[in-house]
Amino acid sequence: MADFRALPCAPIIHNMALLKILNYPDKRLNKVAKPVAAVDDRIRQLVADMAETMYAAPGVGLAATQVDAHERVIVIDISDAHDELLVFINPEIVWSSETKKEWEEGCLSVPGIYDFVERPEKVRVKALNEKGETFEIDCDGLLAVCIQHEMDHLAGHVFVEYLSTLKQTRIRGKMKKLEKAL
Ligand code: K1U
Ligand code: ZN
Repeated sequence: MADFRALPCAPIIHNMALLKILNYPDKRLNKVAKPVAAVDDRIRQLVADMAETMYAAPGVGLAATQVDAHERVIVIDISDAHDELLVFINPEIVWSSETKKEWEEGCLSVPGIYDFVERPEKVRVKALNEKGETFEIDCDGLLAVCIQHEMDHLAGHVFVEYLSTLKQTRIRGKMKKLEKAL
């Protein structure tokens, strides 16, 4: 009789689901995400659902905070063909460049709003992948902007907080109108 316990276990991923993205200024966007204790099938299901949600939006990144899951999980895909998914679990910025760059940012939690934010031009990020393996990646360009934007989400921050108080007030007004129209 075969011993099935010796067989490698394929991850159990159920059908992927579209998750609801929280809209600014929802207070749940200000919660601080907790570290993932174990990269298991529950986390892999969250990753699959987040990727599906990001591609459908469409966007180039998504943090778990934005789908009301307060664990340190990020998905990013900046490729033109949408076939280069990057998964960051428990990400840490281990190095940032002294040089800064301004980039026009958008956010799936603040639909229709784009504005310029200055951030370190390059960062090195250490994280776990969906297999629970540690990796490091050097990021520049849109990837550097996106990973810093998503890590702000995990810390409970939305990019509009970098803008003037006047702009933030206007954005809150626009978001109220948008909520009413839905
Ligand atoms: O965190 C998020 O809400 C995702 C966000 C990531 C991001 C983009 C650009 C600069 C900083 C952070 C987005 O994906 S906004 C939408 C967007 O950029 C996009 C949408 C469709 C095609 C290409 C890009
Ligand atoms: Zn965002």
